[in-house]
Amino acid sequence: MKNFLFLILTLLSMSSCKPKQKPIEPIAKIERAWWKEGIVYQIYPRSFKDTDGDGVGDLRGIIQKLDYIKSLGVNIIWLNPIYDSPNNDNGYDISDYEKIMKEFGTMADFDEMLKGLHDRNIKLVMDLVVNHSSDEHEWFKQSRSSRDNKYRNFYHWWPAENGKPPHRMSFFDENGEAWRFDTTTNAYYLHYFSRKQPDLNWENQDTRDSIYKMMDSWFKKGVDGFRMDVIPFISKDTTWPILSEQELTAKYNNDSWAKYYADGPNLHHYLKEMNKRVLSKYDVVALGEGAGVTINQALDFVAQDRNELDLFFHFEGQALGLSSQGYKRLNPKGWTLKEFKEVYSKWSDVFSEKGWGSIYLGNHDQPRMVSRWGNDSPEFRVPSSKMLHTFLLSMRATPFIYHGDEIGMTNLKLDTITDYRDIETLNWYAFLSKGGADMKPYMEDWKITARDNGRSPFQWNDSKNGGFTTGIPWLKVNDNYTKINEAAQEDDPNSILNYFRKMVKLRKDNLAFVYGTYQLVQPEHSQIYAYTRSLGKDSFLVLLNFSSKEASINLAEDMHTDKIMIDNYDSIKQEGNTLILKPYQAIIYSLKL
Ligand code: TEU
Repeated sequence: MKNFLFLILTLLSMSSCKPKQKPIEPIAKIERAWWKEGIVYQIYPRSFKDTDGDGVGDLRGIIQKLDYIKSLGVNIIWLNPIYDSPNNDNGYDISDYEKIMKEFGTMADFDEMLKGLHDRNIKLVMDLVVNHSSDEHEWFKQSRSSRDNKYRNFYHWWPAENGKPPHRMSFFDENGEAWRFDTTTNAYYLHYFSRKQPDLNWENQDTRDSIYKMMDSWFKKGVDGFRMDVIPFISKDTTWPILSEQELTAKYNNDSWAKYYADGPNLHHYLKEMNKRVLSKYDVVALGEGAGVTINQALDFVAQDRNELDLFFHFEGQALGLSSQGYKRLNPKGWTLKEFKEVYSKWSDVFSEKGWGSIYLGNHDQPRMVSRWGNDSPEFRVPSSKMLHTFLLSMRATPFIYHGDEIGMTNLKLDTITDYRDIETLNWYAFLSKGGADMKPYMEDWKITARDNGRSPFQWNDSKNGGFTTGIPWLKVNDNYTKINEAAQEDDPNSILNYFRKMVKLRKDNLAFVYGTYQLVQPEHSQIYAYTRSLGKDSFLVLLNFSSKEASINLAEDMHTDKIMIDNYDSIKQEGNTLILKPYQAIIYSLKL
């Protein structure tokens, strides 16, 4: 009977027009896929490696480091936008989707980089930013030039003779307003992000066709997928209802926010169309950045029978410990391990039979993982970084590791606003100070939460600027580069880097960490995050001490630990069935079944 079911499932997957999932035998109801088994390394190219001395990382820098990337054991790269851009939002404002940003190099560099990755069996996932373009994109230049231009409807316009448009807030506008008046045609255009990032109008079939065509040309070049920036925003309620103050300011992960700003009536129609017209034709992965999407909606994006996207990024983990008042303010109560377990467990469970999730603790929009979720003090930075990698690489979701986290880079913690480069922080600073806010507490919290914390240049060695550039880096290099750098960790068997490589190997060697069931152990424990991962005859117990104190756990009588698979210290105290974990100790046992 079981075999019969597998046969049906396999035949079904073969008969659909999607060549995406190879017809390999499914595991425990889940179809296998390279992007489920892969380990993703995110490269923020601006900060990775500069080879021409202009202080900005470039594609030749990535080419130079291909063997390093390979040595990590990762098999998928997610590359932040590298397209032509005036860099108002570091490449998230694209002025030509089919050209390479001149600071980053040329199309020939791109081709060489892609080949270099593929030669090493590493896939390349690009960023797709199609909720908005740059105002310097030819489409927008045309669109704003006259009301009857053929590109007029590529963007959202509100004619000024109809009065002011209903207020929408903008994430990156120094006046907080998402409609911007444009004199040429006496009309307002919509920009959820900065003034230089006008929102594309997906209601227009021509806009969508142009986007699909562009996606197709990258797939023809051989790229292996897209990470889709703020994808739920592409469909909006274009009747532009007047919203109450509460509706206007509602936060992510709140149904009402998405209801008015994103998740519009045609969202799933567009995603299905995109899948049919482009994605389904290639063996590629589509990852949706699910900003504003709640857990109840997640499967609508990625359940296989929906034929939309494959993988989903949620924001709930990142929201822990933040205050709902004020931009990127910390909640003085902090976050608890119990909440953390709840979030990551429910986001594991929601995809246990359908769809697939991703897991990340840091990226280019977030602070450094160890500063936010571990402990970046000299005493605990190393064990807590290793502990967090153990978590990321043993959970039931595709793990995303942000460059620099493999060596335990820490937050930049800038003191003055003039040192910041990020448009988000700079514009919020302008907006809040105009309103007379006391900026001191903001500046303090931003040392933990601001985006530039995770964007400081990669620390390769202890030479000037951490070996990132011979010029002046576009953003400060963290002063701790003399101690924390890649070269220093290469030959140290106890380094974070070498632990990371070991943990990557452990995941790759044991499919239980990918497809196995996930079962929390002692969910109420306030210091230790414990769970099992089991598949067939393999079962593992993961124990993670998230605290700076020793912590003990009594294992159930019927749980029999066998081999230690990995340990970020070299020993563990055990008294009978009680294990005593050192601060931030992480250990994985195989279990005797
Ligand atoms: O970020 C989307 C997004 O939700 C951001 O507003 C995010 O919540 C914020 O940066 C957190 O501080 C994507 C990109 O990842 C980001 O870099 C871009 O700036 C943004 O879209 C606009 O394209």
